Amino acid sequence: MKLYWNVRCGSFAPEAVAAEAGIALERVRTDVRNDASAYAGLRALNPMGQVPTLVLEDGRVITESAAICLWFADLVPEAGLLPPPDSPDRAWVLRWLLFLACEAYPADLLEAYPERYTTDPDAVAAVRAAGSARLDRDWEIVEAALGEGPYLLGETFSLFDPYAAMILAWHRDPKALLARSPKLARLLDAVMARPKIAPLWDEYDLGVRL
Ligand SMILES: N[C@@H](CCC(=O)N[C@@H](CS)C(=O)NCC(=O)O)C(=O)O
Repeated sequence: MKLYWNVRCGSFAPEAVAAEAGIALERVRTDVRNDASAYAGLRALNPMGQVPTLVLEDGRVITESAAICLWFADLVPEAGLLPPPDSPDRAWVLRWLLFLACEAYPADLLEAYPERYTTDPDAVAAVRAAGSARLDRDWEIVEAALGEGPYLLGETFSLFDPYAAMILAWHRDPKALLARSPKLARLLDAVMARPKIAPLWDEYDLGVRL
């Protein structure tokens, strides 16, 4: 399988899940922001022109970071990255994974690309501010849902954890966020310390702004 990825981007979580599961990927770094020809090539596969974009062995293209994480976890069930179908823990992981993918990730995009979400140039700053406020509220909700940790499922690591770490690392002021969110801070520390994830964290340049 071929994965289009870029530093500081949403391909981190799928790559972390693949690393934990021992799934080998052909990796294609695609600088969606600065490399016009790479971006055009990516758009030929994914009309959104976004990473992550995964090309399966049968040629089908899979987008959406959460879908790719779930697919990788299902490929290697013995890695235990997603609880089994009859476990309530699975519902818990799915709830919070999709909360991040459908709620927090879009709030981050609102903050990062506010001009895409309004036709009024005078409204750009207000859209960005609304994205920031929504993202902070989202993290308050996740902080309140976490237990003793360090992970969502306590001592048991799941695919939720690198997904959360990725979006945490994008925060405009991670120091302030983590200072007021001790459970998120503990989760992030635990994810970053995992031997199969730490090299990827560095390669993705996620740590520098913490
Ligand atoms: N819903 C998508 C969002 C992916 C996304 O927005 N990726 C960003 C990088 S974090 C990107 O490629 N942005 C380039 C662009 O939108 O032009 C997912 O979860 O995979």
